[in-house]
Amino acid sequence: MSNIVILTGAGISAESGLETFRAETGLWAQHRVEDVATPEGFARDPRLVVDFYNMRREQAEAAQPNAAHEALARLEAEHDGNLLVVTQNVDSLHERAGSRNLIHMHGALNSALCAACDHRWPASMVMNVGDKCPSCAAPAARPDIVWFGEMPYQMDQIFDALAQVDLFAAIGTSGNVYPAAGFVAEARRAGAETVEINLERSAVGSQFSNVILGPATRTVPDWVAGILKR
Ligand code: BJW
Ligand code: ZN
Repeated sequence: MSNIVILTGAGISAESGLETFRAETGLWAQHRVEDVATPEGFARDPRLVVDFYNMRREQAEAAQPNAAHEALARLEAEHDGNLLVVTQNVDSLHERAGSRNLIHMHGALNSALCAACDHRWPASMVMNVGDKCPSCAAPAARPDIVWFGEMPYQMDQIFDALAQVDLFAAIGTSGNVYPAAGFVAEARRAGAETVEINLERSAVGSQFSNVILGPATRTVPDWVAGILKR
């Protein structure tokens, strides 16, 4: 019985038609990070931020899980051991493909969060600035997204899993954003085999024991088939 932890990033959803952040024509080329992905940006111009996530929510709803998401769900179902997927993605393509043991460490587009009382509820497709919290009635709804400077979700569970991991894989993430970019170091400390699956080597690529380069819809199903044969 072995413990597998898989970190995913925007690259796994790229072939489902969702833009990554740091590609030349990606989301950060079209929107200033400071404006749309920080608490300060939200305080300055909440309309801009709510609209940005309304647009992202619409795109994510229209997208379909691809062969890479499906392969990870298959691995979870057929692997004789524990498997945890930790995604930085805010789309719901992993759960729609069938992944169950899943942490959305940067939040989720289909969730709303009350800035006054921390209550969460399913986001409507189009959120508005000043939407009321169904629990405390404060006009304090915000997208349930982890912005820069905010604490990612479920870090205790993630670090507990990494302390016992035998096989760690990072798929489609550029290794630029912490704490996720530091997970490979944690996994190595636990003695795990580590593999990076990406189009190109990431910023932390040199820390992995194996690297598989290519598009996720091809590389991930092949890699999963290999793991299940072990
Ligand atoms: C393919 C492919 C295909 C394409 N097949 N692959 C330690 C050191 C330095 C800095 C820090 C540190 N600790 C904390 C920080 C600060 C900060 C940070 O990391 N800054 C860096 C920029 C330096 N981190 C934070 O603030 C985090 N919070 C935190 O640390 O809390 C503790 C704390 C709090 C307060 C004070 C002090 C400490 C929060 C980070 C929140 C990130 N939020 C975002 C936006 C919200 C979500 C959203 O809008 O969707 O999350 S930023 C954005 O980047 C998004 C992503 O989840 C995240 C990661 O991006 P990802 O997924 O890697 O995408 P890309 O585009 O970068 O890469 C895509 C990859 O796919 C590429 O490699 C392609 O090659 C590949 N690819 N097609 C395979 N077909
Ligand atoms: Zn509330």
